Amino acid sequence: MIELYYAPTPNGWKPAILLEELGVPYELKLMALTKGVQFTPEYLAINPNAKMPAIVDHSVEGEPLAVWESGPILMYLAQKFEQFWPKKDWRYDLQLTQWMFWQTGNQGPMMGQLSHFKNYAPEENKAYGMKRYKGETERTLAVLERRLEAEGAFIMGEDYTIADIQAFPWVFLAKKLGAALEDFPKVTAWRETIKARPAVQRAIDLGKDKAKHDQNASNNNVLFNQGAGHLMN
Ligand SMILES: N[C@@H](CCC(=O)N[C@@H](CS)C(=O)NCC(=O)O)C(=O)O
Repeated sequence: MIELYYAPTPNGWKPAILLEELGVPYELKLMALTKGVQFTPEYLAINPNAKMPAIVDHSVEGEPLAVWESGPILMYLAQKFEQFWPKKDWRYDLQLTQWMFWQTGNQGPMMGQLSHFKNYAPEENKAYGMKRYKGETERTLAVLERRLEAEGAFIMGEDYTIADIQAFPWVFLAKKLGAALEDFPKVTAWRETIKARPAVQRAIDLGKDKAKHDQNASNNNVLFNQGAGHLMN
């Protein structure tokens, strides 16, 4: 059995989409991030970075295996179940790996910050953050647009892979965050194709009634305003 440590956010949706696509049984561990469960010793033993998602795979030989960070989780599951990462040649593997790292090093952090400034930052501090991260978000949408123009329907051409699953969740929210999605027709079509998949719909519905929309940097110092003290004390 695989345990999925999850909250209904774009980063949580990534492994949830893959597990739903794979159709393998998993146990959902819904995390109350607003209450700080990510900082408990039990969770830090699973993910030393105190973020979700993480998985614990109990169906391996020996000790249960914890995997954290969405990119490695998707790469681990795709290799374990031999799906959504076609085995072709080393050039293909390297391309796919680069797009996984592109998402976690570029698109994810930039769109995450746009979401922070739009939804959670104090009003008086919003303007510069919004300008910077909307620009960076649209820059990453342009990178994806150019890739899809060159490759076809999906990031890896004809194959729907973990690179698409990794990049989809933030693009799913792009318009809501104020980015000009309509300027990117290939990305828009790609988003619609992925959004229509039943497994994707099941994943983004997981725990959505539990999402908290009333917490922000002014009223929650556990999830927001974090510093070293959250981990050192
Ligand atoms: N690079 C990480 C990002 C994970 C991340 O930022 N998770 C957020 C939710 S979207 C989180 O756990 N936040 C809790 C906190 O900041 O305390 C990944 O791709 O897994």
